Amino acid sequence: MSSNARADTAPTPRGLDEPSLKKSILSRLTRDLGTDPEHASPRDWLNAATLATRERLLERWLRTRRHYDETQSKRVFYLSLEFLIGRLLINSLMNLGIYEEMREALDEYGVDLLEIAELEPDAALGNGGLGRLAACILDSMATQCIPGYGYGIRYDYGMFRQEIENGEQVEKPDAWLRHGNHWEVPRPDHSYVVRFHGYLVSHTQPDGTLRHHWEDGDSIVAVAYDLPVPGYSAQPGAGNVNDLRLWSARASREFELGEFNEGDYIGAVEQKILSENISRVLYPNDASQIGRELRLKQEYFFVSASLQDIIAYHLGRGRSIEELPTYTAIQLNDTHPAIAVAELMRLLRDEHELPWDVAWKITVATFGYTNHTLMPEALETWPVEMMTRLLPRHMQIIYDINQAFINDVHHRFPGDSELISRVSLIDESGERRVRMAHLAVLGSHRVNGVAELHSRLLKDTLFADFYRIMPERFINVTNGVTQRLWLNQANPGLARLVTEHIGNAWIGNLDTIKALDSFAEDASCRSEFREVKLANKRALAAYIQKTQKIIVDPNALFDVQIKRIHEYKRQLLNVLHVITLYNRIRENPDGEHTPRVVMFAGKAAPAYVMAKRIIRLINDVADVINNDPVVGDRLKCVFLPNYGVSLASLIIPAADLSEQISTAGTEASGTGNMKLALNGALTIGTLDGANVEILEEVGTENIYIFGLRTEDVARLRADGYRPRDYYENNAQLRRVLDMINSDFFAPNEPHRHSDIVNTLLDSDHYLVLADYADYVETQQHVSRLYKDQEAWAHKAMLNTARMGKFSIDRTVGEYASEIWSAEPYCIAP
Ligand code: B1H
Repeated sequence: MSSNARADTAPTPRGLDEPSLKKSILSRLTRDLGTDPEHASPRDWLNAATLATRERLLERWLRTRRHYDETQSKRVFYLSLEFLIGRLLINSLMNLGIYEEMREALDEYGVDLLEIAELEPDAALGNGGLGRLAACILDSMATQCIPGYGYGIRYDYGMFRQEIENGEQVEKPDAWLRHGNHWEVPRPDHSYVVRFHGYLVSHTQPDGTLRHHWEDGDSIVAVAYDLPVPGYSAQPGAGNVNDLRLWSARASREFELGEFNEGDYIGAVEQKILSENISRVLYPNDASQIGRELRLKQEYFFVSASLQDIIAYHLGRGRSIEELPTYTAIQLNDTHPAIAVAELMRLLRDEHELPWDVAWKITVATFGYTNHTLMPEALETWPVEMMTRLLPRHMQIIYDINQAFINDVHHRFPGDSELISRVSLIDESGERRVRMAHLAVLGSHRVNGVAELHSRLLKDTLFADFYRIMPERFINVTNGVTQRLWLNQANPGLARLVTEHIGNAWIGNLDTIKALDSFAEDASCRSEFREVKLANKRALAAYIQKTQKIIVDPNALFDVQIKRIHEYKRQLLNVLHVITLYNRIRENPDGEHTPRVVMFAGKAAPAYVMAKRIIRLINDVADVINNDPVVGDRLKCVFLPNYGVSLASLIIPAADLSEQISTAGTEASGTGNMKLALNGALTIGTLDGANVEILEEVGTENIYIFGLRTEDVARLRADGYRPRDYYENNAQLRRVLDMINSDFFAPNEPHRHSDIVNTLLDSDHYLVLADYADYVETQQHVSRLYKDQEAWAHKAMLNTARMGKFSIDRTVGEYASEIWSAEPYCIAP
């Protein structure tokens, strides 16, 4: 990225005449919330603190917008169906540089900031890594002064709340807006009509060309709600504030009136309720597509509103539509917004009457597409029938895009009809379906994977044909995480230690954390590091005792696997290891055992039966182990319910060992792996996703790598994998599987876990049994090292010191230069 563009010079009165935070809090409490310090509940205090913070944000928010306008900057729009942003209060205070001031102001009222901050609900508008990445990218764009806007859906209900009842997952609705949302600013003036259904009209123009129009249909209104995205700046008073714009569905007036005229009042109200369902709830599927019509409606709803908004702004600046890509970059977060390709073409063709080739050039120059998965079940396709019914004009445009592309391929690769059917936008193998990934690839000038290995596999497998046809489009942008949240905020103890030794530049530039490397050699520094980790482990142990009634020893090795529950992530492999350890302890209680607490956290998609069985198994195993008097403190197993951003912030700083054990070739990147290593956890992992790059950064002696490589996996499967052979040839493994298959972990229901065992023995698609022996052996090395606390702390510190590459700021810098051609525009302090 080029050096900073010119800073804002517009004079805005601030500073001396700005009311103190204490005064703002009081005024918000009385004037906005209608209470006073004597009667205020903790939630009132939270709301008052939120409003007082927003007041400070708003001033910068307006200046940022004005600055972007005045500098004619290029804007970046990040289209995502998910933004997992979590709580905003502490983050906003820290990024504004008024955290201490707020703490003291509240303290004078006898209110504890951290206590009230816990009352804020997590904004859980995402499933997992993909949604959290979107939130980290917003943080980084604001921090790096990139004119970057998030666009998504303001779901009434976010990711479900997970409760565990009798060892099983139960889903509860997440009514996160129940108490209102004091951060958001409703923008009813930014409302757009979005249409579905209707029909096509074609007419020949005087010059003989054919024009198409989409007529009629049901309309719904998208109303904007803006959330501030404050960037971090070390300079007091500086830091841009960007926007996250979320769309909420409202019934359209015309639509209601039509029904009213027919005298059908109840029918009209029913329709209103139905149409507002579009923004009701986040689909809780991670890495698998749901295929429900309402989901396609959500996708088009937010894409259409966002593109209308983007174009209205662009034209409102007096620019021509042809200049769109000069001033606008749009990033598609996976294929969920891929219908945007057809929608932009529709707008350019039908509304702006551009020739096809001109429209197509603009479209491709505007979009970039990030792929997040190779898993076949996650690849989005929509039935042609459904698309034709809901979006007839888009379906027609998709056919036209396809025809133009196929003609081109036919010309360049004559006679290769197999190639054409493979790359076609329409899958004709069964019920005809639109392949959204192909639409995204064709409509974007850059396609990126999210880690080196993943991007290579995209070129070699999923998009091999497209890579042959248009190699220049394919690049890699390895994921990252924001150190502002995942180190500075979540782990204040470690953040303080780092800053005391090397200064605080790492908060804005994580590369500088490598200066910590040499401190790993310093025994007194290592002991400080160990103390911080122990304090974090105590805090987590207290939480576990309070919520799970399980007492864990903070000196034990804290071994964590925290992520969505999925067969490819292989929580089962971890469970097999836990049972193996358990057997060893029972066989020889007085032997050398490194005490461990193995923790799991993560949600299962509500319809994913096997994932739910895995949760049940973990809880059953935990029950037996934790209540076996022979085991004592040598081993504990804990499932922590309702994993999300807030729980992650508690677990990650306390972790010693990070489980990243997916079957090689299945995890696109992973980002929890980065957060944990940054917080000084050692990784035990396969050569999958970004683990490969973590290994490169930390060095082989500071990470535990095991298992089959991607190539081995492919070969083993091709040669005919026989999981039963592993069972038969490994007594330890056999014993573990036999226990699961018996009534050992389910005394009242002997066959409760048979399906898991049968799946492992009969198919074991993710090669759990093939990797078991190496995994268990590698875990023994981990246990041995943990006994040497000094050696462990040395490696752990080196992990923290060597995570510079995995800052989201590096990631966003690459997007900005390789895909968006975006530049920073920082406001003046
Ligand atoms: C990732 C998804 C995903 N990949 C479909 N794909 C969804 C797919 O609701 N759906 O339909 C939702 C999510 N999520 C994750 O993205 C990868 O598994 C991780 O490896 C990666 O780190 C993360 C961010 O790139």
